[in-house]
Amino acid sequence: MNRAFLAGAMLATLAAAVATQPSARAHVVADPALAQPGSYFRTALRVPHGCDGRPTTALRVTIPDGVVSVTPQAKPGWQVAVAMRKLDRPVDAGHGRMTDMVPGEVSWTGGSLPGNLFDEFGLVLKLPATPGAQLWLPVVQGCDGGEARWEQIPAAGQSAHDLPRPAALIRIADSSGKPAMHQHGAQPSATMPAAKAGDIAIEAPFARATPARVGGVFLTLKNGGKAADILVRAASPVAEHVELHEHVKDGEAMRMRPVDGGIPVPAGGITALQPGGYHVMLIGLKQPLKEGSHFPLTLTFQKAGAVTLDIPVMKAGAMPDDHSGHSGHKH
Ligand SMILES: [Cu+2]
Repeated sequence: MNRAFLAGAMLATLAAAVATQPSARAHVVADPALAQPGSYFRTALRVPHGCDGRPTTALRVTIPDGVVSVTPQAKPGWQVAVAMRKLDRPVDAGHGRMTDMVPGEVSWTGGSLPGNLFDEFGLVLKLPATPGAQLWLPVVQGCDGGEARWEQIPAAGQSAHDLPRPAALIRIADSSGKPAMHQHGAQPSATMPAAKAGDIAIEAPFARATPARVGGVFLTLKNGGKAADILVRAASPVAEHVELHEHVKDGEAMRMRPVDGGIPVPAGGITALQPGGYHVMLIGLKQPLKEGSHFPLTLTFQKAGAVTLDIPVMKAGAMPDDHSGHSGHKH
C-alpha cells in the first residue's frame, strides 16, 4: 500500500468522522444532568451553536411537571422571564408550603449569541423527590429568521441518541442513597468549585442553620484571572433583603456592617467569606434555615457577572472546616 493511498484513506475516515459529529455534539443539553432527588439543582442549558449559522436571539424552556420552583440565571444583554402556570390541585412547594402556581416556561430573549459561539443559560430547579426519574425539558432556540425546536422525547425502548432534536434531559439519581456526584466517581471536596462566574470560582459555600429571621452565608472566592474583581451584590428568594457584610472592631466589641463598594477579589487571589469576617447576610428570612436543606443564592460580580449557586444549610455554628462544601456530609 503506498503512502498517498494510506493518507487518502485516513482523510476519508477523518472526513466521515467530522461529518457525523455535529449531530452528536450539537444538541442543546442540560449540563450537569444528574441530580439528587428533591434537591435544588443548578444546571445550565448549553446552546452549542446557532440555527444554520444564524445567531441565537431567544431561548425558551418548558419546565416539566414536578418542578415547583425555578430561578433562572441573569445574563447581561438578555431579558429573562418566568411564566407561571396554574395547577388543578395544589402541590407541596417545600417546607410544607402548598401552591397551585408553578413555573411553566423560562425564556431568555433580546440577546444575540453569534452562530459560531456557544453559551450557557443557567437554572436552579427544585426537583421532585423521585429517585430514578427522567425530566425532559423541551427547548425552543429562536434565531434571526428561524428556530430550532429541541422537543423530542424518546418513546419506551427508544434512545435519545436516535432522535435528531431531543429535549434536554435531567436524570434524578436512583434510590441507592448516593448523591449524584458519587456516581460519577468524583469525591466532594472543598476544592471543587460549587460554581464559576467567569474567572471566579466559588468554593465550599454554606449557611448556618438558624431559627431566627437573619442568617449568614459563607464561601470562598478564588479569582483565576489577571484582573481584580468585586462581589457587588447577592440575592436570594429565601430572604427579603440580602446584604454583603463585614465585621469591624468597635471599641472592644465586634460589630457587623454593610461593606462599602462590595467585597474585593484580587487578581489571582482568594477572598474568604467566613464567620467573623466578610459574609453574606440574609435579612428577613421567610422560613427558618433548617440543617440539611438548600436554597439558591445569586452572586453578582462587577466583571464576572452573575452566577446562581445552591447553598447547603449546615448545623448552627458550623465553621468552614466542619464540612466539605458538599451538602449533608460530615467527615
Ligand atoms: Cu451580617
